[in-house]
Amino acid sequence: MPAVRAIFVSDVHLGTRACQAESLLGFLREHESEYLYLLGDIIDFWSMSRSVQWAGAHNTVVQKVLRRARHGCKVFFIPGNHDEALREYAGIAFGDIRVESEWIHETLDGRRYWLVHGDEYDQVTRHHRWVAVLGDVGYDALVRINLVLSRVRRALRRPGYWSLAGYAKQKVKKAVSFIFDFEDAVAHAAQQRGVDGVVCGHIHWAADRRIGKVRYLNCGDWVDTCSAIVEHYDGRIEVVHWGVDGAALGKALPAPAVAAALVQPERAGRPQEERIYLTPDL
Ligand SMILES: [Mn+2]
Repeated sequence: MPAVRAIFVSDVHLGTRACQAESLLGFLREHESEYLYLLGDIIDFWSMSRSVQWAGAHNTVVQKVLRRARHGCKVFFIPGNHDEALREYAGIAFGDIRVESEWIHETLDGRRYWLVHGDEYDQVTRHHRWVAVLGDVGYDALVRINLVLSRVRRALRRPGYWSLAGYAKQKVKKAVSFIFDFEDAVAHAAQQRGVDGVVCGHIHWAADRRIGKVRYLNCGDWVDTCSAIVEHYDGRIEVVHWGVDGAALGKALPAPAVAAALVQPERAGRPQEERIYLTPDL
């Protein structure tokens, strides 16, 4: 029996320099599965139209996925906005890999999860597609904001850092509201579909929380945080924070590191509150 029943991976962004393909390979090695769901932005055609950064490890990822499919793993590819060219092939199987625009995964204990990339619930890319053209600069800023947010989140678990976290929350209030708006929109759509939960990607922000009547799960990404979702054979579904070096994250950073992460973007004179709305390159 494989290590886990299902794995859910999104936002790998193969073909970009930021892609953490080596980490993903480490994660895949440790997580043989019956089902492999690729939830969009796996291959970044969008970025590759500007410049191709295809490393050897990116080939290895493709080879490993194909091999798993050949060996009986049920592999589904649900395209995102960066690989949206594949959306027109929804319903078609390429060898052992099935392309679908969305899907329902039934867990071993009979719960139904709606699988979707999620970009259609991102109000920024949906209503202001033109801002997406701003591209790379914005993306770098977003990665930095992500880093700050994840450190804040870790800091929140430590009572001693409350005031610092409060400060950080002010700084990134708009980033947070962008994330919350997305999560609420996806959860609302899931609830309308009458499913028990939803697994999505797109915003590069791993999550596992209850919103209304549904469980909202986000895979995160393999650009910055290196996280995925797994379904175990006992019915448990959880977010795995693999990390860049394969070590488990979740350890709180020492206070100076948190402070440095928070102060640095400001020192560089970058108004991050505005950047988040100009950075829909998700
Ligand atoms: Mn996306």
